[in-house]
Amino acid sequence: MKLFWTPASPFTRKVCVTARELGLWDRIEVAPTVWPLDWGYATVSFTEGLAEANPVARIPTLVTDDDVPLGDSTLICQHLNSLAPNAGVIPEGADQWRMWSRYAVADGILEAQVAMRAELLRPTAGVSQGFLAKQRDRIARCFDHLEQRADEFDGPLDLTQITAGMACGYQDWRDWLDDFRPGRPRLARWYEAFSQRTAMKVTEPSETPAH
Ligand SMILES: N[C@@H](CCC(=O)N[C@@H](CS)C(=O)NCC(=O)O)C(=O)O
Repeated sequence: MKLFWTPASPFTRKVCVTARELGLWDRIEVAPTVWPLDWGYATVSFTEGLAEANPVARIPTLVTDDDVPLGDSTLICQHLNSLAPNAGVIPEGADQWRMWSRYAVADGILEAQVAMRAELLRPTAGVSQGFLAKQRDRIARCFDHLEQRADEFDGPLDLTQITAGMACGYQDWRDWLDDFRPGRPRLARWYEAFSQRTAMKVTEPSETPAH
């Protein structure tokens, strides 16, 4: 499998953590993003082969062993889960819907964080404070929701926990994002433990394409 990758993307980190937790990381060849000298306000350049594999040209994109391009982290994680030799990270049957319900909230945080990042890459005069405020409100509501459902994080590792871990980690990494901990003690405690996992430690975000 080939993964179009960048170390700054929380969606890509979700895939990397999932692959490591499922014991599949060794089967993945990484294609790092090549950064152009002048990349304006785009967050990702067209690394060779990316747009050809996935016309949406976003990171992460995974090309499977059967040469099927999957251009979305949720799909990629579903594919990886289907290859897992042991227990996966997506429950089966009716149980999965409660997990997907939390997942959509955690993933919504990632969407808002990345939207803010793109906005902040605009020339300063073009940055919309209203847009940033809307994303901040969304992020706060979603973290509040995860706090209310923190007891649902107690079960076996699942894709929602991984995605919530990405949201907390990205929130900590970017200095223009608020600390998610105040008023959310259960989520803070959960993340304190979750962030100690090896898969989390070896995938900490960075701007430099080292892996
Ligand atoms: N829903 C997609 C979102 C992927 C996404 O937004 N990727 C960002 C990087 S974090 C990207 O490629 N942005 C470049 C662009 O939109 O041109 C997923 O889950 O993979």
